[in-house]
Amino acid sequence: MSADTAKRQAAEAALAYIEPGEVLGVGTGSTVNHFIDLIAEKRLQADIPGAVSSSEATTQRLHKIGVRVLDLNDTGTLSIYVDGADEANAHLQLIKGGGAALTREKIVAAASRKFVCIVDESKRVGVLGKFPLPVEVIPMARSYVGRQLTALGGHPYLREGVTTDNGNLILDVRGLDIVDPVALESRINAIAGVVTVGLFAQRPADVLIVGSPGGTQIID
Ligand code: ABF
Repeated sequence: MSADTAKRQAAEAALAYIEPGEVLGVGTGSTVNHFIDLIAEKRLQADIPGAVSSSEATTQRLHKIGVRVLDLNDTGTLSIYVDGADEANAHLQLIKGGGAALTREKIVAAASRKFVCIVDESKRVGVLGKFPLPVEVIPMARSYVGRQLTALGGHPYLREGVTTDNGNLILDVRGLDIVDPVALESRINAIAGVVTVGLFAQRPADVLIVGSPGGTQIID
């Protein structure tokens, strides 16, 4: 089974978490794109009065299938948030941000009662950190934040040619062995100039749906 088929399998299982009549939080990335496309394929739009999007890319995709995109300031707390991840450990702590949408993803995840994370099995790891940790930074602070991340033992690289939906830059940090994700998330959050770090550990996923050749696994 290809990774893409496994992603679609996980996305299909996430449809069951949609609560008819409730506003939905929607993440970003290719796995989430399968989720959005499946909402259209299964004609579930009528169950979804609106969605809060985590990126311009997702907003466009939702508009294409006829789902209204709403402002989080108007919706209040959401029932569920569906999103992908770059890595997930056994505690459902995640690395996210490969799609450069980590800031809005983290906001919508925080504002949702249940975060359903959809991945293919290649995203599951014992220890987070093999995937370079994305850090969204204010442009003027790029070098300063880079130095602070180096002092933490990481090797930060500017993600060339990428400006986030919020007008910021991304540093991808290699070489971190993230044995205490909650502590590292707090430590990086405290660096002046950091907007968001792609560690979802203080607020991990509530449910992890893993697509694989052996079938779909649901961990919660
Ligand atoms: C997004 O999902 C990002 O946070 C993460 O990088 C991405 C995973 O990408 P994909 O679903 O395309 O594997 O939420």
